[in-house]
Amino acid sequence: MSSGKVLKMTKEARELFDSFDSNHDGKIEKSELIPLLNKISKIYGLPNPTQSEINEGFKQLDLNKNNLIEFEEFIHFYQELYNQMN
Ligand SMILES: [Ca+2]
Ligand SMILES: [Ca+2]
Repeated sequence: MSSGKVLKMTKEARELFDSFDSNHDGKIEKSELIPLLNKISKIYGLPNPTQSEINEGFKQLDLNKNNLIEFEEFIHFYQELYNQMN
């Protein structure tokens, strides 16, 4: 990936992350993840994720298992999405 693309991706990820971090603590908790996953599903034309898919997705995103998704964790996930889109 070119550095221009990485910058663009990071900016998009930041915007998405911030827009779902409703309490602005710089972390996404499970209740904040649900609308985010619903939005991503919509972008991809997929049905909304079920509760178990949300739990599964959360576990996969939460790399350090502290029950919160930090931006560093989110960007890993977003990069994979981004690579699939481009
Ligand atoms: Ca939050
Ligand atoms: Ca975490």
